[in-house]
Amino acid sequence: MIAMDQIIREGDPILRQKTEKVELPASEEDKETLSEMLQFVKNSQDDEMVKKYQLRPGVGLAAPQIGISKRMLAVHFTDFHDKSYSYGLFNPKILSHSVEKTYLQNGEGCLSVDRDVPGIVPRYARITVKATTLEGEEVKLRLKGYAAIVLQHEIDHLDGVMFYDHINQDNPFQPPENSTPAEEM
Ligand code: 4LI
Ligand code: NI
Repeated sequence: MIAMDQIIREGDPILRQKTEKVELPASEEDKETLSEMLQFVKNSQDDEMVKKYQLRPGVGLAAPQIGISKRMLAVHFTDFHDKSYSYGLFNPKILSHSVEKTYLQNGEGCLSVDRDVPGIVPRYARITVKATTLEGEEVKLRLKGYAAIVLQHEIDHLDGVMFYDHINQDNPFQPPENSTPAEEM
């Protein structure tokens, strides 16, 4: 089981590296790792597990956050419209995105960041992601709002990008041009 002490924190250079593609079909080892990552995200939302293991709640986790520099991520959440998303993804890639942007009004948090970084993180309002699932299925996901934000945050980790890299230094709460805030959960 993945616990909080295995989560790599900011300052570790692995979080700034660009990750390697996973060779497909995925090895049993990579599948095991990704399924552990997905289980961690689920556990982090389970009151009993949170209490027992002092987990910090999150909706996504990328492999570099557990010290593995490979293109894999796990997400598990329900959006504002009660649509649920639960995926372990290999080699996710943003195929296209909207011009329009969105953002979480309360800013973003990250399991690798133990401090509050105030400010708006501009994200594309809609994205299309291609990936291979934990089950080995090729999928094309069309995402908007909160789901699009979460996937962009996690895919950024695969490219060594942290959410606060996107915050406007001069005016952290200035909404980006062409944007509407996302509905939060
Ligand atoms: C408990 C049980 C207020 C502050 C509102 C909590 C179950 C922030 C929001 C959760 C904020 C669950 C979240 C992310 C933010 C803030 C992530 C609570 C877990 C809300 C997820 C990856 C950014 C994702 C909306 C600094 C660890 N998650 N809140 N951002 N939730 N959660 N991110 N922003 N301000 N981060 O953090 O998993 S994308 Cl589900
Ligand atoms: Ni993060």
